[in-house]
Amino acid sequence: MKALEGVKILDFTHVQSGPTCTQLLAWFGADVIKVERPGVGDATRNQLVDVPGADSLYFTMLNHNKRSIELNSKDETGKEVLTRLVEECDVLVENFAPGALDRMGFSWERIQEINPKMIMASIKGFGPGKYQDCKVYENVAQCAGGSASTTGFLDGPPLVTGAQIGDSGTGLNLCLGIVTALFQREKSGKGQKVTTAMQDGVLNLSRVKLRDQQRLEKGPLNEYSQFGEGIEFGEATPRAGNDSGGGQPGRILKCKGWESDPNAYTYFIIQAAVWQKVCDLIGKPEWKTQEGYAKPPERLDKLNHIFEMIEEWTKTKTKFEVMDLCNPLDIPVGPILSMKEISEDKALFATGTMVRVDHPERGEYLSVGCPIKLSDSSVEVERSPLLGEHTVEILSDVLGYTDDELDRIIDSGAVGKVSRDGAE
Ligand code: CAO
Repeated sequence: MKALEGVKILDFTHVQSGPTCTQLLAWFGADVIKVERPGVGDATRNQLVDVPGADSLYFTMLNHNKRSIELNSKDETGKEVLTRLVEECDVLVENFAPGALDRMGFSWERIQEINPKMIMASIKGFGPGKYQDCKVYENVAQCAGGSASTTGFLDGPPLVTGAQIGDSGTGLNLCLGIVTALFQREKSGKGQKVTTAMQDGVLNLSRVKLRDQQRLEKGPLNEYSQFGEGIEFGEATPRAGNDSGGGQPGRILKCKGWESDPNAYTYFIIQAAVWQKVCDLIGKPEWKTQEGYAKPPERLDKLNHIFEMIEEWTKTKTKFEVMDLCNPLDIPVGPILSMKEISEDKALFATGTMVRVDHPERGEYLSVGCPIKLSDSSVEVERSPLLGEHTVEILSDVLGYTDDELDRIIDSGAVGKVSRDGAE
């Protein structure tokens, strides 16, 4: 038994943000029915193609455990089928451009008329306001949500991060909104609308920078490296390089092999509680008692020098040796792991965080598995569906169309070119 067994999701999502959400729901056991434009499908099927003729990794890594139906939702017969899907399903998830669902004739009001128990869940770039009609992609959200202005180095431009906090991050929020609405429906018997905005999602993840904005209004942020360096603060939370956001001084430091390996680095935090151990470890026992070094506030204007000395030590060790030596002493450090190293980490495969999946068109590929583990609802990652692979199966098994009705729907062209055995 899976946690969301029996829950049917009408998955109208595309690209990354929405599919992240519905993939999680599928992993928790929901029946996710992905509706795709006939002959075209989710645009990511053909983006960044690495195996000609096969669905791209962009698509396959975001659409595991789903079923695909081709359906032209702007065609009359297509609308009839879509109406049946709205009747049958518990949740409709979408991340179209603002207004697209209304233009299709499936406004929230119309959906409630068809199925008052329906939960309608949406991702948009912005919430209500002056940008509500904008189409939005990942980096736009990172910029508008406060992440870019606070990422990077003081003397450089704003930076976006490699983690897809706008897309996948907002997909996580939407997923939580959906299961919460399902929980409430148990008591209320009613559906509801769940909306998330990518700007809001990024801001939520950038909370500590808004904390610092307010602190800045009361005085300089003395845990930022810039303070120790005597550089004046401006009006807004500045970019803080690799400073740790938690108030404990931290930096990324070179390790053995850094000259040729771009990832031979470690993160190193000098937490006040373990300062004495840090001093012993790097061969500076005198700093434990020396004035100017012994107490955390005294060290603030010497952080560059202190980290240079620590780096002299880390440069003599590999990033893994640093980890092995610091962990028993409770000194917080973390190796900078490359995607290559991560993709070879057996422990991540053992927990299902990374998986190998077989695909009929592309063969075996690596994917990221479910990051949330439930002890009573296991996740078996299955390959993503081919375009329209389950069209006939969904029309007959989920929607209960008879053979004659099936012929009529197929002949109308609303579900693409299908044969009774599945997608052509
Ligand atoms: N049958 C018929 N038409 C369909 C269809 C189907 N099965 N599925 C989609 N369409 C239509 C839509 O109705 C829309 O038509 P209209 O423009 O006439 O209303 C059209 O396809 C294009 O949809 P779109 O505007 O959502 O797609 P886009 O590629 O132009 O924009 C994106 C993509 C992501 C910028 C936009 O969808 C968006 O801003 N989404 C909200 C924010 C978001 O999720 N961004 C994340 C992007 S990366 O994860």
